[in-house]
Amino acid sequence: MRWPHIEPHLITRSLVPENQESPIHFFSLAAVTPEGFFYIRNHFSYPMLSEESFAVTIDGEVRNSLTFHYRDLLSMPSKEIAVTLECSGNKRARFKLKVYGIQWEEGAISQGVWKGVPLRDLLNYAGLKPTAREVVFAGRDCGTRTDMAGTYPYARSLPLDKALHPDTLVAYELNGQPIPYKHGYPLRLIVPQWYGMASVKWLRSITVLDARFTGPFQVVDYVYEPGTDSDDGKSPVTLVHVNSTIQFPMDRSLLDTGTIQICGIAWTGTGFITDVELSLNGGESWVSADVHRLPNQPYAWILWTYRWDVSQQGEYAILCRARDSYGNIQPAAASWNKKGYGYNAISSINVKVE
Ligand SMILES: Nc1nc2c(c(=O)[nH]1)N[C@H]1C(S)=C(S)[C@@H](COP(=O)(O)O)O[C@H]1N2
Ligand SMILES: [Mo]
Repeated sequence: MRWPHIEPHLITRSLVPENQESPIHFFSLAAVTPEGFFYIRNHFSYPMLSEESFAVTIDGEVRNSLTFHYRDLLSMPSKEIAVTLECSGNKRARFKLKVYGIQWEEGAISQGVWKGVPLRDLLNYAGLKPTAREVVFAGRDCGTRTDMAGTYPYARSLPLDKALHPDTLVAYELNGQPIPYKHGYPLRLIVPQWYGMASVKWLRSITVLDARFTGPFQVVDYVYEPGTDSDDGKSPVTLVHVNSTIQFPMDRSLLDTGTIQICGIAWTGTGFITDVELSLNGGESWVSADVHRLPNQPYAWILWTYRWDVSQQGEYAILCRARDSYGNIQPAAASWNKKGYGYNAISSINVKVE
């Protein structure tokens, strides 16, 4: 398909704080989401940039508290990895039992090549004490909440194993350039396989705790609450669910008979995508789509395509379901939870062939 040259337009969900989705149906979904098409998710107004923004501290349960400067990081051994970043609220608008929160459609997802220093290396310099249990990351942005009094920074924690994973990065570049300001310049955390809330922007401090972190973005938000009126069964939002999006055709399209290239993306936080199946008859039968992978990029989405020869006019329900190497498959209905996280039901569109 050829794409016309147009100026990028994000889909605005709120302006203060700025929340915008990627126009996922209207550009070529290659390895890298072009700047200006990358979704933006903020809880607060943007932090002010100053000299201090270029330093990140490490303290808490470490042998030596340290401060790393942006410059120091640029000269340390680095990694460059393509990572799909998906907001856990992506597709929230699709829950049939409506939930409160930003009504994201399918565009709270983007992808880029992030370069940075493995967090593990920084933690090793500081030296973890045996009491270390979680690592807390605070951003430079802060503000108030509607559900409790006080001012809070945006802060999140990771368990030690994820903090020490060699691909968890303190990143300083996106797609070969310094990270754009709105995406966390100068330094942000990148946590592959976890939903986007873990990848803290405008990183200010790294604090090692001997206990569990209980900040509101850890224990109030980003928790699956499956009960409508009970607190039972709560669990934290972590790994990205296996998922897919049909990019073309769009829902409710009118199409001509002939050959239609159906295409889209699929991604998962558990292993890798093994196959993508389509149904052209509302789920009665399934066919396999062709899967195109970025070589050596286990955290990148895959592109899939299917050549659909359709001669019969009529209305069609097209479904898409992805499966991953952990045996996870998109369910018929997503598991409902009070705050609407992790929606990953089988993707579906309706088209009319005339
Ligand atoms: N400091 C800070 N980091 C943050 C956030 C934030 O509001 N402040 N939002 C988080 C959420 S919920 C998501 S989905 C991603 C969005 O990253 P992006 O705006 O670069 O797309 O950043 C995460 N990191
Ligand atoms: Mo998010």
